Amino acid sequence: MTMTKIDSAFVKAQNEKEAAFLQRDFDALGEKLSRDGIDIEALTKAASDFQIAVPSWGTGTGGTRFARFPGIGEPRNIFEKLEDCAVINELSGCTDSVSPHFPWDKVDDFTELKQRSDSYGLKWVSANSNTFQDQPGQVASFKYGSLSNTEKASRDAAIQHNIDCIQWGEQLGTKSLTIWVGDGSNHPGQQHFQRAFERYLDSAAEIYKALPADWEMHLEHKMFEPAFYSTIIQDWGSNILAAMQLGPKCKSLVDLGHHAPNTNIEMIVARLIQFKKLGGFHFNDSKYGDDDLDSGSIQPYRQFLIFNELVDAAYRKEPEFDPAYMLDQSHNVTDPIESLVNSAIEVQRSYIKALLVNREALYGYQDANDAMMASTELKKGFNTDVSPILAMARYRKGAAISPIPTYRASNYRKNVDKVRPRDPKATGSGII
Ligand code: AOS
Ligand code: ZN
Ligand code: ZN
Repeated sequence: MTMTKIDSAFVKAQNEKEAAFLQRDFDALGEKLSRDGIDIEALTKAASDFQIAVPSWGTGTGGTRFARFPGIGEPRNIFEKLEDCAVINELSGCTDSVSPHFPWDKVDDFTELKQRSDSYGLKWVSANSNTFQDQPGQVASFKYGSLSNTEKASRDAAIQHNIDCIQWGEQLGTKSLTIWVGDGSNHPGQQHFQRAFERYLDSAAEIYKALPADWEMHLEHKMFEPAFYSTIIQDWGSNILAAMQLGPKCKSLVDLGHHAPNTNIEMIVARLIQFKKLGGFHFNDSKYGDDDLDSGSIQPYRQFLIFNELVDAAYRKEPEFDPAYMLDQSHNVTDPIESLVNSAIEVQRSYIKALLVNREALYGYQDANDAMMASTELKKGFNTDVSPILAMARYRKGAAISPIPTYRASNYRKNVDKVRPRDPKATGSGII
């Protein structure tokens, strides 16, 4: 029996107020789609099956390097973060897994943590290592890099931490390790590009050797920050080179915010798919660069075009295609639970819209070089409001038809505020 943080009878009662209207909207959309030969029930099943992971660190209020404005009832440890993740899944119905981050998530007893997540019906995916900051008492510093540091002691410490993360992840049942490092330089000439990359690859090879047989290792590229002149895995080029050199269990991870403005990310996705190197995603949105804004809040068409590639790969039954979906956002002015619920649904929305594209028709337009009809076919999917499908998928599994109003009516945040006193000394929650 799954434990819930928001009483399921309460969610049901909220849903019943809207169920009749939802049914009418759903039927109307179903009738419209059927004219194009599209079965709304198949789409509703696809929406129901779609799941995206929540990052444990996303449940705390974010901040910038200038300031952080903590909210009320913020989770203070991994057990409380897990409670919030349970709420997100109960409302959205599409976030049944959590990605841990070490050592931000301090775990004394992995068995107890696993039991707790099991009780909420949540799984653990993708262990994230952290070698972009020094921990208290750390001797070999990461100031000048971790896996690519010129000092062997620092490289060894970074390698060991990643191997520890694999071991911790195994206790929680995760099957991949995500590596994002802050290694890079701030001054031209500071770093020898080739030697630094060689050191990175040698270190990463040590981690690769420690991967269990059924695990993958995902490398995350990022063009800037915290290093502002050069970054060791600055783009998908360095990323795929590293992944190819390291071996088949190493793949690239695409964080939407980690590219130069206007980069054609959907095309990067297509290339990674073609060479069996698409490991997964960190979804978020941005206007400038790694702003970590809510998914789909700025460029929903870009997100749709990425899903167009993903749906296309699945349609073509591309071998070894199984990317991991996860959110990676920073919530500075909203309640993180609300942002994560909405964002998960926005990603799910892009997926369902991409399913509306008639693949065979699109291939025909492409072969005939009919640019207008090809782009119109995509826009047809993007412009269709699939909200009733998403809401029906939620309703049928006992999640909320209207997640945000239901969440607010539950008073969850106010209630946890009573049992989670704010640390008066608390500053950043470690959001990057
Ligand atoms: C950093 O910019 C990356 O997006 C990381 O994926 C992530 O935010 C980090 O690992 C959280 O520490
Ligand atoms: Zn990320
Ligand atoms: Zn980032």
